[in-house]
Amino acid sequence: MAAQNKSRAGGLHLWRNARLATMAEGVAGLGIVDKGAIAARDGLIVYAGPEADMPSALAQGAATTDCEGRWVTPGLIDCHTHLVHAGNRANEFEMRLAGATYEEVARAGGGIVSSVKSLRAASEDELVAQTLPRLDALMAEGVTTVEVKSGYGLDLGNERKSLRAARQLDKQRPVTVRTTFLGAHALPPEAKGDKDAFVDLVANTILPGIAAEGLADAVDGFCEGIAFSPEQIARVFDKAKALGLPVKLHADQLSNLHGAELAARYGALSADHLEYTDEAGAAAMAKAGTVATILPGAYYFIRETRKPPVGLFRQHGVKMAVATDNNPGTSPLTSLLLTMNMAATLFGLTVEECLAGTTREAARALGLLGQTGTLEAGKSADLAIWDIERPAELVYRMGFNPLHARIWRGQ
Ligand code: DI6
Ligand code: FE
Repeated sequence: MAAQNKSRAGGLHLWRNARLATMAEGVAGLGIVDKGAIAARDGLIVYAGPEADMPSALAQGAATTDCEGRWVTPGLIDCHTHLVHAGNRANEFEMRLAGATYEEVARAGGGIVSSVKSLRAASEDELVAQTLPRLDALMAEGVTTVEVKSGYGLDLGNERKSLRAARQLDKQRPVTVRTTFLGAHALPPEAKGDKDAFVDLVANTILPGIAAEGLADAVDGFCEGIAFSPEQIARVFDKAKALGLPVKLHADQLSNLHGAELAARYGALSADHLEYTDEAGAAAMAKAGTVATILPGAYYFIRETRKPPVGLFRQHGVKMAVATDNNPGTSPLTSLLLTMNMAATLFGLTVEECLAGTTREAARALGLLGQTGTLEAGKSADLAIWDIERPAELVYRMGFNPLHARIWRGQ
């Protein structure tokens, strides 16, 4: 596979005769511009707005695309995935359909540990090869930025291999990949049940090793009864802070351990899942500016019945992102468009919340709002051009892809 040229497109580009949903903050709704144009120089937007108001100098000598009245949104952003993994767990899915309980599946060698085993057996190149089709599926629907977590390696060598594979994806495709170290995800078999000793290993050995190589853009943890306690996660977060890395958290997915408040206390970029988050958690997140990342794929796949408190998030002004949570155990989902439909249908998000959740708010959840996520001057020319009549179609359909073209950094 030839490595992509990761530089921005050179020169001046113009997309005209477009309907824009700029998703800019502080403007009404989707920031719609009916007869719009976008100009980009060297891959950065220099103008996005009404075509009639565009400085005429920008049209001269520009490579011009007539969008023929199509809708243009910011390129979509999947801000929570475990895209790098080996094999799949379709066998467990069959066992569960046949009535097996989670414990029975685990005793038969299933669960996260089976994915750890598969990942440890795979080379970095094999991981890249297995992950590219999933990345390509996301990109085919207009995704221009994707976050990828580690967490199936669970020792320094294998976590490093996962994150290097994620960096390889960034080199091999015209897409921005952001990496997150998720060492405190599950207990590996060699830890022999000693969670505290494993957390020490993560905080004092694995994380510093990963950080020294610059392999992680952020640090995540799984705060849950079946995973790690708030106190254990705090030890990992303290080290992340000391290393200057931002944090995010799998919080309150299956029970309320007050993960949302823990995340807020550390100024986390996002807290994710949040089905069991209470009002104090929502208030703390609002105060800290921590984004709530809603993951309907996992809710659907594990047949959870408790919904995240979307009403409380709105009431307290917590920003909401929407992501696939692509992973082999609880969300084998590679469609961000279908994810938006689920967020609307299962949790009652509006079309505007779904579109903001996969653009502006997803960028915020990655600490990238200055670079992408809206159609505004100064940001990367990351665009999705759609064959639709109204933006709601992006949320309404199930399993149909109306993407006309995807532009990443102007190309
Ligand atoms: N929450 C989840 O739902 C997944 N990880 C996490 O932190 C489960 C991952 C898996 O089962 O492989
Ligand atoms: Fe996850």
